Amino acid sequence: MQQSCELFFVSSNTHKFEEAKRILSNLGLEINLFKTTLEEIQSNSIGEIAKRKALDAFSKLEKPVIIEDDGLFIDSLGGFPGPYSSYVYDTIGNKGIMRLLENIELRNARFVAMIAYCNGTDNVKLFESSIPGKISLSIEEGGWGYDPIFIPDGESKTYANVSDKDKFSHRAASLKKFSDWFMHKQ
Ligand code: ITT
Repeated sequence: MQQSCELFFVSSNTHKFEEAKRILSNLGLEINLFKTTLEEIQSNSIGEIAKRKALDAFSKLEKPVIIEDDGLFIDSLGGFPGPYSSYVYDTIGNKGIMRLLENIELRNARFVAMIAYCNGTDNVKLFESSIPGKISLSIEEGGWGYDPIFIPDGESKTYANVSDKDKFSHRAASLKKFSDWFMHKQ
């Protein structure tokens, strides 16, 4: 049964929203997009960044909100770009990551998704998941963001070309944790 309550996903990134909407709808939860750019503090902690984004989102909308903060952590780069993934994508992009990994064999990485929920009365609740994988040797066609360079473990293609990204993505895993908690709370 679908849950009907007004829940907003606050983000500037419509790709994230479209995936989150599809994933949550399959779990019986409907969300709306409130498109805006949120305050993103500088911190080494994705949890801290997500918490502040959720408080900022709630103060803008004054309705129950979820936000998501993601990071791609590459082992041989000491976890870079991690919490700075958005800035790094907008500046050096996938080509820049490829250059940093030139001649590096160890390409292990993980994609982390932190969902933060805030309704103004509960403290901010955080739900985190991460998916292990590796950085591809070349940039594939398709997808968005880091999709063309991230190969999740157990797959031979990147997120851009796997048959069902929603089944095992970092986003799907943390949204499942959120929806289990949220449905129980209602
Ligand atoms: P917000 O407005 O929601 O903050 P954003 O795009 O800035 O949107 P993040 O701060 O979470 O989002 O940045 C994480 C970066 O990782 C950003 O460049 C995304 O495009 C990228 N990213 C996150 N999830 C991804 C996915 O599933 N596939 C490809 N790239 C992804």
